[in-house]
Amino acid sequence: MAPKNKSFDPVAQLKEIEESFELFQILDENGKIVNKSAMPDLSDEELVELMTRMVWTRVLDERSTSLNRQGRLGFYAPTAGQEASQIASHYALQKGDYVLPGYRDVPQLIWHGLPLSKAFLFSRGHYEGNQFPEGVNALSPQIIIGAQYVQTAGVALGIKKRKKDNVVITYTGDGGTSQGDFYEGINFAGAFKAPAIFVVQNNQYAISTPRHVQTSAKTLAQKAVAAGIPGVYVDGMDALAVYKVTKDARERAINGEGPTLIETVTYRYGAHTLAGDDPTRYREDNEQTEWEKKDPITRMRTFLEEKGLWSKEKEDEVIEQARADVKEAISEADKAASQKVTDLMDLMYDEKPSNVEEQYDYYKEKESK
Ligand SMILES: Cc1ncc(C[n+]2csc(CCOP(=O)(O)OP(=O)(O)O)c2C)c(N)n1
Repeated sequence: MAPKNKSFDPVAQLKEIEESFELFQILDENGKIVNKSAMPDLSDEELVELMTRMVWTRVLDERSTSLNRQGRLGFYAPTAGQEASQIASHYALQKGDYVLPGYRDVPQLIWHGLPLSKAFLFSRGHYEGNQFPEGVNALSPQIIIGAQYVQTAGVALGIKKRKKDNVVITYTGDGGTSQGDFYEGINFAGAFKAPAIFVVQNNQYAISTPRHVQTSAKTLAQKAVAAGIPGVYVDGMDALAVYKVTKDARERAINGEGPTLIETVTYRYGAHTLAGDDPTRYREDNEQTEWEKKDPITRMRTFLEEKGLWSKEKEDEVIEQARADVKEAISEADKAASQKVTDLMDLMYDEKPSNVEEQYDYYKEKESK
């Protein structure tokens, strides 16, 4: 067969593919609608609810940081800056959908129904923090980078085989896209047209490694092309845009059209985690100030205030409610019995192997003293 185009230029082809991934936006940095025809179908009440959840989540981040510094929480990965990416994507889901989060995605779990006290117990490494109530279709936050992408492909296939009208959403960071699991997950789900939504929260850093060192790909969304699935490159500080693309991805998934990869372009204001990371060692001085101009909450506030749907009083109410919720949840978490080694063994094994049985007896004896 004669080649169609003798002067085929793979470099030009790559450039063309890369340039076709344009940043999708609805609400610009000044809170103005710049893409009216793409406006999602959300009622006034729903818009207010979305904003409420973002403000609440920002307060949770502030309070969690402070509780961690007081020694009242353990592991914590800050979320401020990523509210549109996290909350608006989750807002496009239904209760019966599945959430497979990474360690920074505790807010989505909470809005999916995980009691806040449980999230605090997870932070403390308490096993009760991994025991989710019935009906909360989610797994515990994944610490192994990328592993949740493979698990998501499996959960999505399970949903498809059971013919359920649900989807599974998962989250990783920009660094996660360099892992083998990332490719395996999107490829497998694509091959089986499984109902999955793969979100890459490109917050510009994998701990201290900047995004541009991570890959020579111009966008992370374009990695979808290799798996033969749609890829979306979206302004991750724009709640309306994130909601819209996730909602569309959900619809395609439910209609049997398979998975979507969504790259949300965002920024984390805080440290990678509160376990000793110091962002001033790897960021430019004015970098955060530049990103704060794109803040997801500020632009949504401007938009809603102009529609007469939001006010300082309303926001203060939400802030107060969030603080009260945190206070109540942390005292609830304090009531959990301190965990024993034997508890962990009991939960891990239905039948204990003989060597574990020996260790069990040893710890039982120790704990009785
Ligand atoms: C398989 C694996 N390798 C390395 C690590 C150590 N590690 C923890 S967080 C992290 C960076 C991840 O960055 P990114 O995927 O961009 O997510 P972000 O933390 O920015 O949300 C690394 C390498 C890990 N947890 N798992």
